[in-house]
Amino acid sequence: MIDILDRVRNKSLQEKIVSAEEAAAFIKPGMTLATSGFTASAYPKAVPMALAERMKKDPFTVNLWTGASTGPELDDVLASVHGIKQRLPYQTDKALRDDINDGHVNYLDLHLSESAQLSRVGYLGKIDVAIVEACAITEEGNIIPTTSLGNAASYVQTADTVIVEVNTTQPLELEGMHDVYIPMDPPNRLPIPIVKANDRIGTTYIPCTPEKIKFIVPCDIKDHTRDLSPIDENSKKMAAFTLEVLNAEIKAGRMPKNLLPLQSGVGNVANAVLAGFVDSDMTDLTVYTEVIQDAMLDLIDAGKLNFASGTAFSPSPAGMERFYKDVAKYKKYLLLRPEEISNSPEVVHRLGVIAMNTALEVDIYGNVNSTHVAGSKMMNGIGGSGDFARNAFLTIFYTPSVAKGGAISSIVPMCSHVDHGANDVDLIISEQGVADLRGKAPREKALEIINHCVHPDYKPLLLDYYNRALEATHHANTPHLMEEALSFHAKFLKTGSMK
Ligand code: 0RQ
Repeated sequence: MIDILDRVRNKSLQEKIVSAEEAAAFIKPGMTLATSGFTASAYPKAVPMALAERMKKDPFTVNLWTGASTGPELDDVLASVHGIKQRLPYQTDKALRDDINDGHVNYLDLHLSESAQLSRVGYLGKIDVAIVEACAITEEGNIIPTTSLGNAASYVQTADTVIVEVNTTQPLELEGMHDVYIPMDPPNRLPIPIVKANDRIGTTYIPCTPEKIKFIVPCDIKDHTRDLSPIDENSKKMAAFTLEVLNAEIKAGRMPKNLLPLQSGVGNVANAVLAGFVDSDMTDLTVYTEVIQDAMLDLIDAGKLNFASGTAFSPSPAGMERFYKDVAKYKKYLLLRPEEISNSPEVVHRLGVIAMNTALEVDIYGNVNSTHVAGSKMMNGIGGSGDFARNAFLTIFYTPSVAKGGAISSIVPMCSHVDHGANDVDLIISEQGVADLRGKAPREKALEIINHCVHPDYKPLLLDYYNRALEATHHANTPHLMEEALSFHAKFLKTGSMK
């Protein structure tokens, strides 16, 4: 392991090395902390854990801004002591989800591409302390990030004070894997000059000065990335449908043979879809996404991936080991950018990304709910799904046709909450089939979705709803029965089943 002193290359900065407890003692109740971290990658660990210990003895709260979800040593430890008052822009932690849904936490569920700009322009108040995980600090005080970039560069730029956690478990070879570019804010913004997934436009470090760094804290806790769950049958079917659809796009001349840059969400379906590419005969693929996961390493090993750009490198522990064994090889194919660049509407639109994300529920007209269970309870957040869905060349949403063992139809008459309007959705894929909504009017979309994606148990119910709505509204543009549009949800809440 490389010593902390070798990682803090500026000798005068070495005097600022303190324990996590000392750094945490600097944090005052009510402060806004803005941290590195995107998925369970590159979030600070030692300082938040020390802070949570303090809060156990002397309860208080802070506001917590991150890149997206983080690992348990940040979100879970602070939520478990009810230490978070305001949280943005995304989360996936169980304890935090409970705190959000029982009124403890004010959760700002934001488009990830917009969160850095919001923090810079000051609309949300100022950042008191940025806490950023680093691989090393250069002679100039610049920060070499680790396994994600998220919003770290903007937070460092905006914060009054910076605490750097130097993670001694991260290999120094990560240096060079990042491309840090902070756009100017309007009216001075310039075009983001990315025209290919592998274009480099920034620096390999987060710009900072020695004066701005208040404390440096050594940390030897690894990223708490999650094991992959085995790919289930439904996901396999959705992956096979995806390949069929994309092959048809190539055949129709709408996409080149090596497709367009791929974006995929995280989770079972995304995993299966990407695994499907490994077994396909497609080559020279590119990826322009948020989260780089195991399947990208598989694609590199299979000689099918030319390049993957993201904001977080978040493979399973086994995938991480594989990466660490051959960083030099994999590094040639991978680049991490700030999330406002990985998810930039401008760049996603220019590159013509294929966006593949999972929905919680969709309705018969193609609106998508990614976030709220039965309209009220926050699951995770919109994350980057909106950044990609709205701006991609082709937007696919996946959902198994039923949830909770069949008690819930994921396809309902009207979504109980809408994150992505039907105009942003091209294809819906369930294990039952594919609904191609392109070039269709709402009444046509309804039949396409009911006939191709709905589970057989719910098909008669949805057809009946649609036909009665059609009649009652005299074939209106988007037929709905206002007294019944949310009746599936109401029934579920009352009886535990939508049937
Ligand atoms: O709950 O495990 O308790 O049974 O929701 O569902 O099927 O395991 O799917 O893990 O892929 O999550 C939309 C939440 C899907 C996720 C969502 C229940 C279901 C289960 C999870 P249980 P699955 P996934 C890139 C892009 C928004 C952000 C995004 C997500 C649990 O994909 O957060 O796309 N997306 N980001 O039983 C009630 C329904 C339900 C339901 C499923 N209709 N009603 N519960 N569930 N459908 C990533 C980033 O931005 C970083």
